[in-house]
Amino acid sequence: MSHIFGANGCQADQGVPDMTVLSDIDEAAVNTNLRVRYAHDRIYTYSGSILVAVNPYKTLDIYGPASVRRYEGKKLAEEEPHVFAVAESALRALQASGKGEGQNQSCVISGESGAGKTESTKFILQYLCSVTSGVSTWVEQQILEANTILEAFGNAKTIRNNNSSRFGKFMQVCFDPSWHIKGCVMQDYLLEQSRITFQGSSERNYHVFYQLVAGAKKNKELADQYKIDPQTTYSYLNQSGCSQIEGMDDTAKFDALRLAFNVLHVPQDTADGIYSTISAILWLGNLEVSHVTHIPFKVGEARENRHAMAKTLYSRTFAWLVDHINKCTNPGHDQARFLGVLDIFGFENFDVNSFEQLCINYTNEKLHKFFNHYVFALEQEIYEQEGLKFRHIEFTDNSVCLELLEKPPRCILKLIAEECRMPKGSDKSYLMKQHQEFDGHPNYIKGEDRRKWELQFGICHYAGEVLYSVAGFVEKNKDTQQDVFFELLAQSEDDFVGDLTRFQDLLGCTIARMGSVNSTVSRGTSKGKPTVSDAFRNQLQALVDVLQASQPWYVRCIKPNSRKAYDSYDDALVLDQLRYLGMNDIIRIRREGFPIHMTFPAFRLRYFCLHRRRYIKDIREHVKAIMGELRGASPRDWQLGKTKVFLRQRVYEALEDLRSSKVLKATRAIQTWYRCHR
Ligand code: AD9
Ligand code: MG
Repeated sequence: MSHIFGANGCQADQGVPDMTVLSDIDEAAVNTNLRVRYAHDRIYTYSGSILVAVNPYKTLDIYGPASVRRYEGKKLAEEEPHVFAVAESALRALQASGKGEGQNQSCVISGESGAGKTESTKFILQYLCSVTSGVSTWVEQQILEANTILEAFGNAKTIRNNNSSRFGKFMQVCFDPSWHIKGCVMQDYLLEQSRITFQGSSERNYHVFYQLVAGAKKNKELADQYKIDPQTTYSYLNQSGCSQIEGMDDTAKFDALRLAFNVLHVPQDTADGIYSTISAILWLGNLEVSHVTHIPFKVGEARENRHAMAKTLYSRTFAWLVDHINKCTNPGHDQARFLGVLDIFGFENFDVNSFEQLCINYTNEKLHKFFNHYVFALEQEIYEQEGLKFRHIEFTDNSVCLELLEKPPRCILKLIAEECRMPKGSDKSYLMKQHQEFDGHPNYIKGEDRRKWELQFGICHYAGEVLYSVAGFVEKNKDTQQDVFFELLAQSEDDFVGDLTRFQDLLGCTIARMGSVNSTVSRGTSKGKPTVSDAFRNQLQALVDVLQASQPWYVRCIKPNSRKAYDSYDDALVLDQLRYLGMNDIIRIRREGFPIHMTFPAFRLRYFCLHRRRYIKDIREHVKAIMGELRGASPRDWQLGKTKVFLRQRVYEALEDLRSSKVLKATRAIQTWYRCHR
């Protein structure tokens, strides 16, 4: 949390690069500062060491090789704020670990859909690949190309984002002892399955479907080989009224995908299997069912099973790809140091929220608690270590809400899981039990309207209240359909489809922990098959354990408008996000705490000119004497710790003002002397 203020200080007309120097800091001031900077295409701003990134929705010339060079070897605040600067600082902190001082690093990127998380992730990876070696090595190429595959299979157009990631990911870039990238381990989270069979108006299915169909349209051989018809044929692609994305060439993307498969060593016959599976999923969507006596299903059930089969095939294919990428880029089992990048879904509150939103918002509660710990608890720990006198700073602690969701023995996730194990479990009976259990809980909302008691419940999240509609909760959490289909798929003559079932047992969450890469975390603790929420809770805990053992860096992404438009800044929309992202509390700790930490030598060097008398050998006494020059500064506004000076904003500003006027006076005197003696 300590900062060094570099040459890029305040420029009132262009906003300030670090918002901790704003006096009278509040939400409105932060918003104004971000808006003014955004208007000058300065999309990045710090709040201490936290980077706020406003999506420009246009190409800025700040990511090329010259920009990489600009940030290489620089401290965080030495240059204009940038996501490269965060990557650089994290990398240097990681490298310090080689000297036994540092630890693994993690960049946690958050923000709502379309805010720029995935782009930021790619910039960080690009930066790491650029600076860790002169020429791009094969493994670096593989890491970058893995994104091409993941985006084809895991991203889709939504109304919020034309390239929306429908899964979360944590990528751990691993380094060898000479700080070259050695490999990468990736963990994926909760791929959205409903999209495979249904897309809302103006949205699309996963990109890969359109890419394959576009590729086949251009190449008849491919069309014959994978049995692909035009896009309008398929009910999984033609129901939403949207097939094209402005500015996206699906044919070119298909070529890029094929190239990425080569780079990641996917053999041609396996690639054929993958494309055929994608084609089969499309045909499953077109399957017509009539009520034929020898099928022991009702029409509705048969229709549902067809969709479930499509989802099983697709999600298995996605999991297979992640597994394959991990095998390919695996750094081996030695004590690799890593720099992790987390690109995960932000807080969601739609008109109708379902089980998926519950999992997503649970993730955000968990990460928010971790963030609080880092920003507030640790900051105050530093005060304690340095022996400062301070009043404990309160922050919006979300522990109670998190416990409501996940803390055994009685919590929401547990109740859903229990219902899934009941022979006649249903959404309604689950909800009734939940209402009974948590009615009166400060974060639980049963609702005023009795007519809705059987349909929904609400949670007061740290980012606001969300109502969840329980229809489908139990089925979605059970995910039982899959078992039936695995048996069927296991009999397939296609090698790839056979593979999809065989690697099932290896599934787990592959996360590189400190020192041991590729440990597999158990998917469930209870007897029997773990439910989706059981597995997810374990995954999330494993993630938080890894984050906790590393030094976190935060990138908070902001969406400036809902229209995906450039040069347009919606104040109210941004203000909402500042609240979701917890900027409110960060601002408070800046105001109530001592945001500026400077070591004694750094302080003396900068403010030596303020002290009229001689040099004092005892550095602590010298610092005190310099502070004594600042008339009117309240002793409450600054403190001396054991090794550092701690300053409130106003004192820091007063020091800076005084210093500037001294420097100006001295410059004038020199100019006068020069004129007289010329
Ligand atoms: V979602 O939760 O996956 O739906 P993200 O990941 O937060 O979302 P994404 O990174 O995909 O958003 O950004 C959305 C779009 O904004 C991109 O496709 C770009 O068109 C645009 N974008 C985001 N960041 C930048 C940037 N730094 N420069 C230029 C950007 N364009
Ligand atoms: Mg994304």
